[in-house]
Amino acid sequence: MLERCLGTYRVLRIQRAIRRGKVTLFCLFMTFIVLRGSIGAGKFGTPEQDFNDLRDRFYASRKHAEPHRVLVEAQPATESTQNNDNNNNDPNNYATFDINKILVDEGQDEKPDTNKPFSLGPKISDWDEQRAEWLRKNPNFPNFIGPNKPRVLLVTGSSPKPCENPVGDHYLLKSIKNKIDYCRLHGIEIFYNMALLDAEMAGFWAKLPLIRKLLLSHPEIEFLWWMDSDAMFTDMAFELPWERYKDSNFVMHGWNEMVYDQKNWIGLNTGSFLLRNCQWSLDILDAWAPMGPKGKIREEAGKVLTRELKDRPVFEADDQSAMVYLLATQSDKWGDKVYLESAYYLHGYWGILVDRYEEMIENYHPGLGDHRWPLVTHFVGCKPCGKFGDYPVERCLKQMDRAFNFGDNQILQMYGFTHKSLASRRVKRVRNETSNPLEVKDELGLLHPAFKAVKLSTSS
Ligand SMILES: [Mn+2]
Repeated sequence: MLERCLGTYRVLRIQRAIRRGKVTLFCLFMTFIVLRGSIGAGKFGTPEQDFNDLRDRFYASRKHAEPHRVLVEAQPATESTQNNDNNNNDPNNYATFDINKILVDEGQDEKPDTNKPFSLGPKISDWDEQRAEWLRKNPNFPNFIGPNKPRVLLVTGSSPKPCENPVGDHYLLKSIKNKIDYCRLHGIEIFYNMALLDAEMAGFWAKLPLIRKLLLSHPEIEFLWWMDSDAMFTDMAFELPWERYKDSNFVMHGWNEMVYDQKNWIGLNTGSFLLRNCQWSLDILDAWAPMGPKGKIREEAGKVLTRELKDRPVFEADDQSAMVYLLATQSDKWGDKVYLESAYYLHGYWGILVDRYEEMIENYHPGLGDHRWPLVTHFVGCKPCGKFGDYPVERCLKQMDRAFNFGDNQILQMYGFTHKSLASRRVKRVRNETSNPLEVKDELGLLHPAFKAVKLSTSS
């Protein structure tokens, strides 16, 4: 066919050219291997470092006209090429090491006793008295650290195992960095959990035994703030309206009508909520937990939830549906101490927020917490640490980067920097350096915000 169109002679010429091209490519490749082995950053370098090294080397060679050095340094080439070939056996090579060699899980999971009903722990019914007594005896650990400022512990975490894909762990790192920043600014303590405390309560239920343990171990904590690892703070300046919750024990983002009237499974969200440290909270944890144990119980409970709740897909029982069900069916018992917040985004669904960040920057400012500048952007349905999510990976990761940078810009502005764009990891300077650093006030006043100020007692 080709011959008919081009003629035999031309085809032969093209074939020769391709062969020559192959040889040239092979030579180029060998040169790169040689240069990488001899002058690149080697085993510990990143491709970018390698590239910079190579560029600097060529630049220097040209400038100083030292072609010999390249030839001289090219000599250990054979050795270096062999090293690259044997990477799989090199014990110093992180890239080829099989992590499963050292991930050991000793022992078997304890078989749950199916005759015994599941419980989160020994029954406690006088926690308010026990806690009040402890607080009285420990005045240096007050449960309020200022007027209308409760002592808060933010709790988050991730699986004890590495993510199923390496980039997932990078996003977990960004997510915890983001939370550390918000908590430092707002005088909130933070706990990152990586241990599964109760094998029966794996997955979205793992937070329940953890929360109970932390409430009981830290009577000084007034509110525990649970936050999923897939949620990020996007308003670093928004302080929660604590005064509003003085008569409530449980604060979630949601709408009364959707929960109590419609029984809609997305009428509230359990990815970011506040729970007061008191007997009432231990009781609601006990009432919440029974659908959690994995296996038959969780599967059967899932069927009940799908049947009873509005628009719920078919899947095993999850903590969020169980909470909607509990509140909708026992509103008399729990309703008056539950605050469903919708005046700002204690949780904000990412799908309706991330494409509006630029518009928010254009028109508003941090500190609002609502649709104008959301406190939290929650990547519901993205599973960066898992294998499959409900949305395209590219959209999830790209938007998670944007949410991170959107929040991080509010941190960087304190130090005179900002990301070049919401998509960029790089930063640029937005202020000139000064010899009077203490006179510089950051735009948002986040260096020394009033909500972080602590008044030491004058008696000491
Ligand atoms: Mn989540």
